[in-house]
Amino acid sequence: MRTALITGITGQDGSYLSEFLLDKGYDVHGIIRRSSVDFRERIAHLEGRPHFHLHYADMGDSMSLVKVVGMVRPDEIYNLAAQSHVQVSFDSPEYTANIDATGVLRILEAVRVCGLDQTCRIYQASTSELYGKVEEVPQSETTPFHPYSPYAVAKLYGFWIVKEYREAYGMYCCSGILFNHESERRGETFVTRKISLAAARIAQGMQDCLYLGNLSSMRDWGYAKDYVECMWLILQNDHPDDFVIATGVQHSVREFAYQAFSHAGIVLEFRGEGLDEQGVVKYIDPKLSAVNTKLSTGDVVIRVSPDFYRPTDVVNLWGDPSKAREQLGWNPTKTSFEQLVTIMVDSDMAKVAAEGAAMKVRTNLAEYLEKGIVK
Ligand code: NAP
Ligand code: F7E
Repeated sequence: MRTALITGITGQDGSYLSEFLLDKGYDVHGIIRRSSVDFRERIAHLEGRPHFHLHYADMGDSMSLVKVVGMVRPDEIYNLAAQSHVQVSFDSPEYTANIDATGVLRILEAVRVCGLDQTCRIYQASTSELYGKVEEVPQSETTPFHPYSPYAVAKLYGFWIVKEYREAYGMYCCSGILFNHESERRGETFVTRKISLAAARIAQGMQDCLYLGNLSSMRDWGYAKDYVECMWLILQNDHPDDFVIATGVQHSVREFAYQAFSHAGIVLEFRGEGLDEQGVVKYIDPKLSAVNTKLSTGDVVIRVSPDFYRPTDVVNLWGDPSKAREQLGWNPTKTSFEQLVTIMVDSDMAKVAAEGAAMKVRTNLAEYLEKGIVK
């Protein structure tokens, strides 16, 4: 049985990769951090399963990493742990560098210290943010890097240190240069999930308006579940190499919002420009108007706020996945943009409906208690 160690196992990708590797018959180990609140929602369904193990460690703590790597002695390491939010990296640049840059070095050194450098294969979660202020469109493995945030600069160190250890010590370590990938498990402050959740809440009358930043920003969005397969394929290749993982299709934040609201039953029209741009309700699906009587055509449900603008923003990411398609046999278009939006909005519509039902039960209960109907 092959053994894999995943850092960042509680994250979006970590949870999908765990499921993928368990299905392939791997013994899966992951590192987790202590938190004062429950943070394991994405992997709760896997806990207690045979061949699924969790260990406490932190990317900022070499000793904890050496201990886990030495104990697990993995055949494959997937280094997914990171402070992964670009906007947050402007607020916490030093922490981001410690985890996203030096953290990669700690993993590589842990593997060497434990004498696993010639047996353990390492996947590094690199990013399209390396292309940053893009110098070529679309971007491939040969496009020059121009990182444009503290997050991207930290990830650039991760990319180069992986390449250095491959060349200096003959280690099988590779970077997947992943373009944005989303899912129903995406963190709620990334733009796609923020939109899918808001579309569901506005459709069900639980929110009035969604505030966003740069609506014209362009991304190549794929489905996280498809992308974890490619991470695994990168480590099964006959030689270590770096690959762009993308769909090859580009859309703007505005298009994502249009598609998500349409799927929730609200057709939008965008009016105005820059900070004055608004998403206005143009048409409401009759099935929705029957449930949500508050929403009307002409309502402004999207506004732009400077709070979500970044000091430097990356606005034109578009990946060329030809190398991964040709050399790894990976299918970049398994899930289309429209299917991705549908998956996310359907999931959030169900989540919001469940939250609404739970809230109603709580309100009714409070009323019954007050009136003495129940004691
Ligand atoms: P995510 O949902 O934010 O998950 C990040 C994971 O890293 C979480 O499990 C988090 O643990 C863990 N982590 C953060 N700081 C840590 C620390 N100091 N020690 C140990 N673990 C720590 O990110 P994701 O979307 O799954 O992305 C996975 C990786 O791919 C990241 O490295 C990200 O930078 C990179 N990437 C993502 C995308 C994308 O579009 N999703 C694209 C390119 C690259 P907690 O749960 O305890 O916070
Ligand atoms: O922003 C714009 C924002 O935060 C996408 C991470 O997984 O992918 C992710 O980083 C775009 C940016 O993702 C809002 O300015 C507009 O141009 O969803 P995001 P990201 O910054 O691309 C890369 C590949 C990673 O490696 C990262 O780990 O959308 N945008 N309005 C907004 N963004 C956010 N978050 N919130 C807004 O309200």
